[in-house]
Amino acid sequence: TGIEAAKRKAAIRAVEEHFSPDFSYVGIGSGTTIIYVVEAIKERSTNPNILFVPTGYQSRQVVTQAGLTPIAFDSLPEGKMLDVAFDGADEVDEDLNCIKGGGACLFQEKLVAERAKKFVCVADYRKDQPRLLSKWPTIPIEVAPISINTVLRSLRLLGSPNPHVRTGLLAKAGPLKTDQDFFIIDAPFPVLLTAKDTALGLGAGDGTDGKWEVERLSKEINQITGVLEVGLFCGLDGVQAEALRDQGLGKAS
Ligand code: DER
Repeated sequence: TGIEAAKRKAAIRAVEEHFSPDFSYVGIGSGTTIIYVVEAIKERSTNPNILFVPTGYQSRQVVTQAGLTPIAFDSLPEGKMLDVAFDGADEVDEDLNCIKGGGACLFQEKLVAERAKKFVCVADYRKDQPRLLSKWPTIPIEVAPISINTVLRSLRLLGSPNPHVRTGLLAKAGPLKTDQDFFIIDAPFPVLLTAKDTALGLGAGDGTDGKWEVERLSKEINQITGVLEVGLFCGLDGVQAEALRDQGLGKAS
């Protein structure tokens, strides 16, 4: 289908631009697009010494089924940075801020992304939007189960109209549990402003007018007691963001 071809195209391009067989440590994210990234890496490298850092059970399975060597995040030598981390996203805005967590792996994904010299987001055209929450409706948030009710209330007070605990739907009766044995809350919010929007005075950015700037909302949610991590990845430095955008990594050509 067009979407699978777009995922594969973005994955091949990302690996061609940002992977080297001389690397020592490579982060591998979660989801379906990452499978194409691993396939492209397999085609470009037979170096058995590269260690791949997964971002959860599914990611580790993708690595091992491809015959690559995994290393657990907590086994990394102290202070060691990954050469690169590849991951998907649910939505990406023009500053390359990402919504992540559709696969409920956002905590380990953020750990790995922040431990890499370069974070490469591989996303097909559906994910490429001017602002976050344009198409993807909610912010995934990983929460300690005991704190669910107080976190839901805090999110409502921040302006989320209907935050709700993610259930297993057909896969499991009751709440879904993450690889950390936590719950996921999916919190809808009005479309998130970019730093450019607030600089242009399109909104206060602090929720007082009902609208939030991406990074500020991420920090606010992260401060709620009980929240382990928020599925907003912000703050790729401008240069890197520009570079990725220029190469059209977010678009399927
Ligand atoms: O959960 C995540 O953040 C994943 O990266 C994921 O949502 C992307 O999944 P996809 O590649 O299957 O669209």
